Amino acid sequence: MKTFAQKVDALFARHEELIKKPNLPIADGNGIYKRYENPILTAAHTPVFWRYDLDEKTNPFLMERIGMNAAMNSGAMKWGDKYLLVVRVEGSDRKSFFAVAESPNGVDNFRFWDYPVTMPDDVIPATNIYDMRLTAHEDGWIYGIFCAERHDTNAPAGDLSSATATAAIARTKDLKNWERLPDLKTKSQQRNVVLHPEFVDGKYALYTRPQDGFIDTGSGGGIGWALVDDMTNAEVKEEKIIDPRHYHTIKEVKNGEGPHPIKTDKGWLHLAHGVRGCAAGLRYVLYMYMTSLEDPTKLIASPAGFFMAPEGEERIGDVSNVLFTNGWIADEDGKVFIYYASSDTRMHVATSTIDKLVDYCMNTPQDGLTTTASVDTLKKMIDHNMQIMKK
Ligand code: BGC
Ligand code: BMA
Repeated sequence: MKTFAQKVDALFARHEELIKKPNLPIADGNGIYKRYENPILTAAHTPVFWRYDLDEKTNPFLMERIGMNAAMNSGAMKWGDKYLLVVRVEGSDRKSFFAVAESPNGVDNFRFWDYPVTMPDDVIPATNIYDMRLTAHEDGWIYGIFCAERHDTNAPAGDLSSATATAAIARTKDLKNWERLPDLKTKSQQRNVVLHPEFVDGKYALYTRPQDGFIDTGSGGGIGWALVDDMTNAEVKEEKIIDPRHYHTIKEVKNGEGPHPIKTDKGWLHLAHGVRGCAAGLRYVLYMYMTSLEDPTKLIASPAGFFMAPEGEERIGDVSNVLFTNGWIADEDGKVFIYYASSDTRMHVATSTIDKLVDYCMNTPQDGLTTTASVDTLKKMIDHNMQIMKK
């Protein structure tokens, strides 16, 4: 019979083994990015001391007292020489909270800090908060913009599902102490709001995602852009759609900015998600686009279709058939770490480079929006290759 202390040791040892497991790239890729063998974070990566009461007196059976359900949709940034994620951890009680996890190399050995983030409430407290985008802005603050969800007070009695989505704003200098700023004021509901890292015309610039309802984007035409005078009292007065949705594409139903774009000499490089509906529900995939350095509202590259879609184990989870991203890190040498979650359950990494991603955006054919156009595009490629293959 193992003693209580031995059982505790075994728990910690198993956890340590999980965290330290090396993560290797999968060899066969598409030339654009590399996937990795293992998820980088799961609910099981959360510290043992978050889940178990380690006191024999109060927990003689050494049972989990606080269940964790998922580690997903994470904001990302480089912090000194560490790769840091602000993870959306979801407890078994369906509440999400933020927790920082860091890795020395960006692909494995991710370890949570001892305590989750204490996020102050806004005037009207939210029920749930999730999906933080991190922006180290040129004003010197690190901003986190995330979704605050509240029960819709206008819902008829007994309707416990209607909710509202608002963009919540907080800022920090150390990722430990967060100052909550008032939620973004907009005409419509908002999810997937992201702060551009630079001032534009002396103003803060936001990527927005106007939506008529909590789920339906309705008349919200796609990813929007808005200039804001002051982040401590942020209000969207005018919104311009910069990456519209289209019928019969991977972003027919919804799209949303992922992390803030990466600046390259060819333009701003964007990673986003697109959603379409099907009999199995909503299908979420990742896609990319580019905007101009001179005019960040101008679309300059829009490769057709998805950049990444769920594969294998990624397809299955709490909300199956979903890839979602709100974090990536570009290293100084041009390597890019793309952090994405699968099926609202676990976190993964894929790696690429700025050069490859720009090439992907600029040289992947655009969506012609019909079968005829797609077949024409395909035939051009085949014709070209026929010439090469004859040689
Ligand atoms: C969930 C989110 C989801 C949203 C819309 C929220 O209650 O927490 O993960 O994106 O609903 O479906
Ligand atoms: C959304 C997002 C994510 C989530 C996705 C799939 O609307 O905001 O939180 O990953 O739905 O459930």
